[in-house]
Amino acid sequence: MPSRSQTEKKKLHDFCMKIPKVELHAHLNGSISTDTLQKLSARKSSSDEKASDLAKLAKWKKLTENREQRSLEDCFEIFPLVHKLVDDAEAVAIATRDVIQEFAADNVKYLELRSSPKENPSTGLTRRTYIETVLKEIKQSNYESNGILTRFLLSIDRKVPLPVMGEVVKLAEEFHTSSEGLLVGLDLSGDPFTTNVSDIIPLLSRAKNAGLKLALHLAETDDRSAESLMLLQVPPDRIGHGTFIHPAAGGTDEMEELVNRLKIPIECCLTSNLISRTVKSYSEHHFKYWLNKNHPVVLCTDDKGVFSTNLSEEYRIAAETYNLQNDDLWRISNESINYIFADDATKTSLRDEWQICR
Ligand code: 6MZ
Repeated sequence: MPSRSQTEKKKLHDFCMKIPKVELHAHLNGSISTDTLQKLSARKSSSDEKASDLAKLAKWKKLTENREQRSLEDCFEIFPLVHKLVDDAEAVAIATRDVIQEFAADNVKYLELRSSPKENPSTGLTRRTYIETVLKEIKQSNYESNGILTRFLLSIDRKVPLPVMGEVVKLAEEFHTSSEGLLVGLDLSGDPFTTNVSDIIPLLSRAKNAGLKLALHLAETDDRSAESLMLLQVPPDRIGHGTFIHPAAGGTDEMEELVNRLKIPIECCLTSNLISRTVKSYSEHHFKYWLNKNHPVVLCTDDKGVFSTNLSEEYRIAAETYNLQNDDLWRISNESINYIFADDATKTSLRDEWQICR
């Protein structure tokens, strides 16, 4: 593959920035930028523990900027440091506002944010107020029409006890009805090394029957074929990661056949998968495999804060790694509209917007 000149690289960078984009896999607390973390940290009184957490975050930032590979387990040690700074309603509001604005500045026109609602008795935060706070910020941002439209998915964190998962699904059903179309679905995420998913399947099926869309993390790590198949049989409306679905990647024919037959879109997060070492290199990422099969794929960031990236950068990396042309990038972005969880009227108006930007 011929390498690009500096001028071509700059042109590609500008193009990736300029095209309108859809972000469908963004964890709220993983998306918080360093600037916002500093803002949130300044609200807390100083302590040795805080100083040590900030030092760990700064060290992590450096290694992710250099695209150094770690492990998924290492990544899961970073989220709790962020969670400590987002433990009251005002912090949740600041985080939501800033993350939406940063995606808007990256020319993301439609965003689906996801987050697991948390409680903290010492600050009065409850799962309900957490959801209400995120929804209030999303509503305000949509109302201001600052170029980005946002929807919300509640995440079921795999590490919480089953009764809490049940509570999250109940809240999702309630806010699905009462949020005027803002809360559109459920995500299953969190540390894949925890939980027996067979306990969760009935909850997911219930949510689906209640009209909630499902985006499920599955086959993110190796040796998970049995549980991934169970999750695929629900079935989800979109797959998070899906790294180990096809046999050549360590999955199974049965899984691949199901994903093909149902044409389930796959949310691909290149840099996240590289740093968390679930793929060895960008060139070995499964994005290309599914793209070549003409299967629905969406480029996403996962955790733009934790992995020091943004969506334009993910498009640029895809173009450079897989030798994609501007038309290919535009098509990938435009087709992502097909897989959003919003209604048909929203899809039509986004498609019109894309044509204007062409
Ligand atoms: C699985 C992930 C993830 O919910 O606090 N999360 N779950 N795989 C990943 N790949 C790297 N990245 C993030 O956002 C942070 C939470 O999202 C999930 C984890 O549960 C993490 O704690 P919220 O807003």
